[in-house]
Amino acid sequence: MAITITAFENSPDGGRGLARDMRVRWALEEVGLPYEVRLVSLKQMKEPSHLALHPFGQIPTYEEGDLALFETGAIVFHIAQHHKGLLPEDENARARAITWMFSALNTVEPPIVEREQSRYLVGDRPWYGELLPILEDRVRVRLDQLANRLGASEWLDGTFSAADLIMVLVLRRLEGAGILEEYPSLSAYVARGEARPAYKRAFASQLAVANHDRGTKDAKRQ
Ligand SMILES: N[C@@H](CCC(=O)N[C@@H](CS)C(=O)NCC(=O)O)C(=O)O
Repeated sequence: MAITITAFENSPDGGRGLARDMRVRWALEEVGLPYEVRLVSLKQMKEPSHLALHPFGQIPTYEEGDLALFETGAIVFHIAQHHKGLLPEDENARARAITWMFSALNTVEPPIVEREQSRYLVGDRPWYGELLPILEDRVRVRLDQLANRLGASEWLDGTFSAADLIMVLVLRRLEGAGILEEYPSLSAYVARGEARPAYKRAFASQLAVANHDRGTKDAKRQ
């Protein structure tokens, strides 16, 4: 059945793979499923036709026949449940991988996003210089704990799974913050994820959208 996902027409990250459609693209590439991408503008995301797919007016969404999903955790889980390669066969190992998916989204991502959004929300306030280190330390608490658990392992729990896919992309949101670099094992973990052929294909496909957009803007300027 044909799969269509939505992604930013103009991604704010300029194609650095930080928009969350990257999670879905990577999962689809890992299991070898072809997909179409419908690009939406920020305005279109808040219009009724998109809100019918995503009640919070965000990307990505996922359509497969008469099934429509939102929330990357649910979408990646759906793909992993129906196709081999993203969740272990063993029941307990599968439950543990799902646990790690939730912890990437519910425990590790929130302080990372909090730090990232603080700049847009209150970056111009006189006290921001005091707030930022506090938020950064909240991120470090989680990274310390994650690095302790990962130890010298390649992946979170045995073989690569959907949990690693999400965790790697959550950690990538720290790009440019200078914090992940304090954790060589986590930096190496992210690099292992980025080295996977499926990651590279997903990254290239989202970058192609940004490059096409840049090309169109350049052409208009000439
Ligand atoms: N929890 C959601 C978050 C989705 C999300 O934050 N999407 C961002 C792009 S990465 C978005 O659409 N931002 C625009 C907006 O919220 O208006 C998920 O994992 O799918």
